[in-house]
Amino acid sequence: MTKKQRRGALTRRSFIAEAGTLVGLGPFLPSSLNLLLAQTPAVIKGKEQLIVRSIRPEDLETPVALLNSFITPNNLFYVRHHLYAPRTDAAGWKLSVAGEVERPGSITLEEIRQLPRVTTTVTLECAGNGRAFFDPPVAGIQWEKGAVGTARWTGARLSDVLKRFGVKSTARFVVLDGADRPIGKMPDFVRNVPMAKAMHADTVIAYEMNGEPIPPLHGFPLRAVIPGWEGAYSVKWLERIEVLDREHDGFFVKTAYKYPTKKVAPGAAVDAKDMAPLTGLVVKSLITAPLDKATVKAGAVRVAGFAWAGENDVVRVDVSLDGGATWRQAQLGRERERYTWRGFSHEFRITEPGHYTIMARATDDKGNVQPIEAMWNPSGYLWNVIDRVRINVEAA
Ligand SMILES: Nc1nc2c(c(=O)[nH]1)N[C@H]1C(S)=C(S)[C@@H](COP(=O)(O)O)O[C@H]1N2
Ligand SMILES: [Mo]
Repeated sequence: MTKKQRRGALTRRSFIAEAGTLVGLGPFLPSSLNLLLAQTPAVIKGKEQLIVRSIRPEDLETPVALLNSFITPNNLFYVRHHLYAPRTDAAGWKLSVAGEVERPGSITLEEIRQLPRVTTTVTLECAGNGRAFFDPPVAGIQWEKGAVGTARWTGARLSDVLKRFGVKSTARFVVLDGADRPIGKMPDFVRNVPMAKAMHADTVIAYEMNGEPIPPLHGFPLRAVIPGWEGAYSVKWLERIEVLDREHDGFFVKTAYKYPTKKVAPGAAVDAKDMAPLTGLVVKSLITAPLDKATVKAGAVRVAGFAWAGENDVVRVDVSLDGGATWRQAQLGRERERYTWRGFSHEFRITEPGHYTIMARATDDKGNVQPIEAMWNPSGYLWNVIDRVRINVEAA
């Protein structure tokens, strides 16, 4: 493809979304742009049920109605990438390891499969999930509620791979680079993980997602899975690791995925020195039933959903039927793993027909509670406001 053709291949919408992220169009997006970013029919093979937020690169959101199982099936799992998905082939795939190691070199897929096999079940969420709800609006993919999902990731521990190359005492960050390559002046998508998290026994380089080879859009044949941390750390199509004695200085480490360390006035610019890298996901809930705008019959109305808190544990979810005036403690599901969401449910008895706002508010084991108002930030990360749906109750 020529440069011109490649440029033509960018849809207007993905171009605006990307331009917004990369060039920093400024914190404001006219609301007409949000219309432009609204959904179009899904046309990506195997992902027909997802909402298209961008066609190329493919950014696909899971409708809340389909997030109703503890494990999200591969064909329903959201997709997020910045550059075009590369064509990858398992045959001859190699992962190179360089930098602060005794014996730089590479490891094949086969050799990785021979390392101890581990499975980590993880709720993966894009840092920008919920970006569409920030006010004033923020440039970037306008995710609503469904850039999140839970999968079982099977592979080798990142630490077992690194140990084969002899990690030096000077090592501080592990750079992860996928096979996707930038177009034109876009920066390459490269992320880095601090040593302690990289060497943690739950941090894996996965070759399976929910018991199948990882699908191409999710990083075939190899991806990193950094449990509990915002999704961007989990680099897909992993082909290069570099161990550094300092933080990487590329765009996606130095500029993107940063969050203010001080309170910010909505819409204000933030000085780079007042920004710190995002790490763990924050406490959050998602009501999956009833669906927003649903009409239900008076009587028993079951409210259900999931709540997660990154590396922390969800210990409590409260639900409200009166816009948060009064709360009931929901029952938590028994199915849970260290880095996954937890189901919650509660049955209300509704006798009066009419309009109701149902809310869900999760609390984690560190005492963090979902807020009523999001902290506005320039890139629209970590939206975790108390979730709500509006329903109509009709006479039984
Ligand atoms: N190589 C590569 N890995 C990547 C990305 C990317 O653009 N390129 N996007 C990241 C982001 S921002 C997220 S949220 C997750 C999404 O993973 P998924 O597409 O499997 O849901 O992948 C991460 N890994
Ligand atoms: Mo993301």
